[in-house]
Amino acid sequence: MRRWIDLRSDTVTQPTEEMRRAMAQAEVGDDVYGEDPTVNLLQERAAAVFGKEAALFVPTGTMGNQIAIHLHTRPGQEVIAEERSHVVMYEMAGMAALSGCIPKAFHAENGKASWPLVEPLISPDIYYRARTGLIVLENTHNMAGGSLLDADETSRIAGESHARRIPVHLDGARIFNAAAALETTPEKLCRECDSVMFCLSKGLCAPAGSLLLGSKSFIQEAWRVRKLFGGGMRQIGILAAAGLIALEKMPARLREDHEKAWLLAQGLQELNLADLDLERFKTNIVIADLREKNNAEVLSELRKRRILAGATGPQQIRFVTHRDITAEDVQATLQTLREILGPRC
Ligand code: TLP
Repeated sequence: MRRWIDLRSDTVTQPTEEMRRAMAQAEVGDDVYGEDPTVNLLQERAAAVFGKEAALFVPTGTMGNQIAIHLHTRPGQEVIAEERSHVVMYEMAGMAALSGCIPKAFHAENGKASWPLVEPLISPDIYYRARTGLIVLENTHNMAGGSLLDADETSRIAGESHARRIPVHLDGARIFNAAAALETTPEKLCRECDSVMFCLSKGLCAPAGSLLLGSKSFIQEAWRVRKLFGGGMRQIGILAAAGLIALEKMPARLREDHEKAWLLAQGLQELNLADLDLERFKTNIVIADLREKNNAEVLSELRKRRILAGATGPQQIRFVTHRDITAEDVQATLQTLREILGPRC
């Protein structure tokens, strides 16, 4: 029987053999005391790669984003973000529950934020209006199909926001995908941002972990909030050892994931299941639009044939390519969709 083809997310990636070996041999200590040498090394290396003063290892991307929101804002403030962004849709209303803030969301075509979209949402400086506490950007933008935000637009938004004393946090869960696709570095993509979070556990294949980066004083405070949110961990050098390999060796292979996603996008286009601008299609997430078909039915037929994908709307299915997906898997997925959906395709 065919093995499972899991296109639900790049979070499903298995750690590499090298990661498993490094994890087994990792030197560890109690990280709540700041004494885990492997974690400390990962934090230093990440800060250097991103050109930020300091970094903090956090268990999840969600916690990294929520710590940033908690530190940049005060209760009663508004957080500007794109309406389909992770902090708005998938973090359990954390900004309200943990920090007393509400999202003020804009819609960006292709998820691509721009200053003209953000500016009108900034509260006027009137005493009876809630203040804008923070702007959150997402690069790549997950639910908009892995779309990209370039360094110039990021800098423009950050520059204009800073002129109004509003900080900017970047949810860079997949910033290495963005850097690979834009042929630039994560450092350039977040240079003007006050803080950035990126995930080791997605296309970079580590089993868990994310990093939050920013100034020294910001990260000093982030240690306190991580503890407050229950994220103080102990001998996590075991995870950081895999994280170091993820950070240093895995970014170079992300282009392969993008190529596989492009093949998939092209195939879906041929099947009339996507309306993608293939010219601009650059990273590892493809969102298919089934139009009149119900996605639950299609997903269940795919599952019967050992193919997994995720629902992102009543008619939408998200496919995410990653290291454990081959070009043959992509072809098999397209062929299966052809069989399920019949002559229409
Ligand atoms: N994304 C997951 C799901 O939660 C949707 C996925 O499968 O794509 N920011 C962005 C842009 C993300 O895509 C995710 C996870 C996170 C933050 C949160 O990371 P974790 O899962 O580590 O909390």
